[in-house]
Amino acid sequence: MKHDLRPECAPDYMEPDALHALQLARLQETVRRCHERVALFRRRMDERGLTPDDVRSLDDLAKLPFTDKNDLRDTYPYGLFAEPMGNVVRIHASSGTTGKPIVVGYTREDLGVWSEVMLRSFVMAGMCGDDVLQNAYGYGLFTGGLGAHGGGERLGATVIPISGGNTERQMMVLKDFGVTAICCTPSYFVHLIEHIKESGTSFSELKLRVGVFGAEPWSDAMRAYIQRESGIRAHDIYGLSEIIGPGVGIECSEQNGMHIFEDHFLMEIVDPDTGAVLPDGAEGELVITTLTKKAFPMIRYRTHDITSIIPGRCACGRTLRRIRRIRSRCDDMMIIRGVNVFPSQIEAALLSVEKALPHYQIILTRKGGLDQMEVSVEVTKEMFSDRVSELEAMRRRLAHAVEHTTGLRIPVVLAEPHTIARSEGKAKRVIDRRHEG
Ligand code: ADP
Ligand code: K
Ligand code: ZN
Repeated sequence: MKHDLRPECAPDYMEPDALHALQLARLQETVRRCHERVALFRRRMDERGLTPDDVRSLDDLAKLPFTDKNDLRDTYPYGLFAEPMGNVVRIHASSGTTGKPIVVGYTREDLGVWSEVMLRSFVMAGMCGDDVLQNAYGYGLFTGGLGAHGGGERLGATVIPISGGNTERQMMVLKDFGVTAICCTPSYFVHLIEHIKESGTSFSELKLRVGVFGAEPWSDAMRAYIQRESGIRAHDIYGLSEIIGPGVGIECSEQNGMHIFEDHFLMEIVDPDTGAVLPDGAEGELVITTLTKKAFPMIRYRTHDITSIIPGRCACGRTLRRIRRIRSRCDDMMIIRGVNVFPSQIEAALLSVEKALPHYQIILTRKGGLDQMEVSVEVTKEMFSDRVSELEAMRRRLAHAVEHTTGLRIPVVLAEPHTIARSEGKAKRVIDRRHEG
């Protein structure tokens, strides 16, 4: 891939010393602003006997208090904003699984940072100003749509703001508008693949060559499926509303971990139970501090996302450190007979079996106070027209694959194609029936 010379991308190649100096200056400034303007942060600093002057090195970050989702809920809607509303030009909100959403705000400058990191993301995925980008992330309060939109326009790509849903129209646009790049959730793209194939269109008739997929966990096995079925290159992109939205990090052409835009986002990996900072390579909870955000700065935000920092430099030449694929949110972890199980592990296991489709659901129930799990997975139409004994053999292969990865015997049932609900945004993989009946 050719080296992109856009000035916005220069920080991707900063030498560590220069980067650390920049990070420290920006961290000190952010801490000072938060201390001055965010009551909750000031109180927590006071409780610890800390002042902004105590941040003298990047290591001092570990002394600062964490921020978590509950803090955002407790200060709903604007309690953590660090700018007067007159300077806030945009609001977004994330769904929030229970009750009120989480509200975040942006100044004009913040929107500039956001479009910059999204531009850098698209460049890392191998896109350029000649691309025609079908933006199938939802527009609205969700950060996906407008986040990708701003970066695409700044890149100079031709952005098609189609938003999520309406699969028929998505297919028409994909074919007729000469689309070369798409962004949406990986599960929605899998759904599109299915429709395109069923409509009798072959991917070789399309100009599509790259996809930028994120907003939900997915596995390498899912990537392999997407790339095999569609012939495009699929890049994993990461972000969350509390930090900025999409564009916190993305995979480069190496597709080996996501580079984090460390000039804007300082990352740490901590032990989710104790909060202790872990070394590079160790798996734990990702904690992010924003370095340049004005309206909604975050100090040591607990993302609940589980990953690890990949030690060493990337072959692409960028110096930004990388994280591994997000394994899951800690909240998604299920404990079955004392064993931790993540939905992404189940996904990888199922997709390792030929003729299994990437449409599955995990059903949780409770029996005698113990959590039980069942997995339902679609298999190809041909599979269903096979003899009963073949189907049973398939079911056993899948159950065996799941047992192999999780160490648990988990019942697997086969579902006919199209019987598991498709989503237009984030897929709902886990159906929790533990509190029913
Ligand atoms: P909500 O909390 O309503 O889902 P967000 O869109 O802010 O709203 O969701 C951000 C979360 O989505 C992240 O914290 C993470 O759990 C998940 N996520 C985003 N991108 C990825 C990705 N590439 N891989 C795995 N999970 C992701
Ligand atoms: K305003
Ligand atoms: Zn790289």
